[in-house]
Amino acid sequence: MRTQVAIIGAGPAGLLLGGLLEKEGIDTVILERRSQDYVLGRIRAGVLEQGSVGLLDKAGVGARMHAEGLVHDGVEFCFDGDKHRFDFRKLIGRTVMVYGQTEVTRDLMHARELSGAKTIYEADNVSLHGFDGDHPTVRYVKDGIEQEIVCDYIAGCDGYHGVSRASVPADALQTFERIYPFGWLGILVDRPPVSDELIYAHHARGFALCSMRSPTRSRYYVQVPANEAVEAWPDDRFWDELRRRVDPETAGNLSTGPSIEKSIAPLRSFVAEPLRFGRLFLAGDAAHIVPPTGAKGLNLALNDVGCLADALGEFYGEKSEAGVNHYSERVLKRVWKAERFSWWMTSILHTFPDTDPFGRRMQRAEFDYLVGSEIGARSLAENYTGLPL
Ligand code: RFL
Ligand code: PHB
Repeated sequence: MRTQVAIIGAGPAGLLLGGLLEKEGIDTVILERRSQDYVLGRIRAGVLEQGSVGLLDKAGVGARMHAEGLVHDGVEFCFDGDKHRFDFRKLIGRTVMVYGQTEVTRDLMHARELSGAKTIYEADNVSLHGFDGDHPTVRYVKDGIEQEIVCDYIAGCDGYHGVSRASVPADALQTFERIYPFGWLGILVDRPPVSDELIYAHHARGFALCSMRSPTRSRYYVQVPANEAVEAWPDDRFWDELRRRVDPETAGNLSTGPSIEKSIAPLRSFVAEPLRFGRLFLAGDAAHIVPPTGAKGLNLALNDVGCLADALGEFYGEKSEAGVNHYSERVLKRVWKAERFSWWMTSILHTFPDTDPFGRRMQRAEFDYLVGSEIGARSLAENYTGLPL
């Protein structure tokens, strides 16, 4: 089989890259290890920056998002029960869109099916070859038969545990990592959200987040120790803990019900450098991980492939390698700023096992500064709604 760009992974990064390249007349094949249903069953991020909304529009998949997504003008922070609303629209004239990663994935898959572009699900033993030369290939096993794709470029969009980054020689790659001593226990519930906007709560017992997917479906999280077992958290225990960590008004208004999904995500910061190795690119979670506190993981993934699609468009359209040569440097500048913001949000909102009384006062002072300073609040708004490239 021959294609121009072989894409590894049918998460949001791989699917959006496929969609953007198809729009430019560039042929792609996506190889995905899992089944389509499995990919659609994963519950992950929920907040889109304005730039991400623009990229989905550019790929021609924005219609349902604009019809069903919820435009949010701001978020609320709740610090030991004191609540404050940050109005992004007033502060900097920008907003975010609440529309689940699952729905983004579904819309991209649907568009790809209509376009006839090829996606191979349940592709086993994917391996990457020859990307240090001009004729890279990708091999995989489908239904027990080994296959090979010859291509011009390989896009590694296969997430943190994927094969793409692992295929790069160790001495060509530098990695930076921080693992946090806690995770997020999340539940999904078919009940209306407790508030019109997201509530990020800091409490001595730990962080909590009230989020949503639609006017009838809510998503809630509480910080739990690393290595906690989901089985230790029956629904009643979850709701009791959440109520303790938010302000009394929110606690009283919570509409609880049986969870339809419950899982624990570990928190990690991670960046690989560089993001290009000859004819292989890394994008999305394959290249970097942020703790979810800043709502940046999905947005970074979409932004990476927006840049990569421009670079490859330039290569095929104008026969210029300038964009391809600058991809890594260009993307990493913005990635590091999102890493900083996600780390900072995580630092002020969570309870760390080793935080002493001084550290707790510092967290409180950060909150009081943001509440009291329009300049501080504008910085939060600028980062949360997404920095320009
Ligand atoms: P994805 O979505 O992980 O997609 C990668 C795809 O590659 C496939 N794959 C392979 N395919 C072929 N061969 C192989 N060897 C392969 N290895 C892997 C995988 O099956 C998968 O389909 O990465 P992508 O596209 O870069 O998208 C990134 C986002 O998914 C991610 O940043 C966010 O979802 C992060 N994240 C969250 N972000 C938020 O902003 N808010 C959240 O609440 C939130 N929750 C989460 C998350 C990430 C999680 N992971 C990765 C464990 C919850 C979880 C559980
Ligand atoms: C979510 O709705 O899943 C969500 C929202 C905001 C975050 C993280 C997760 O910062």
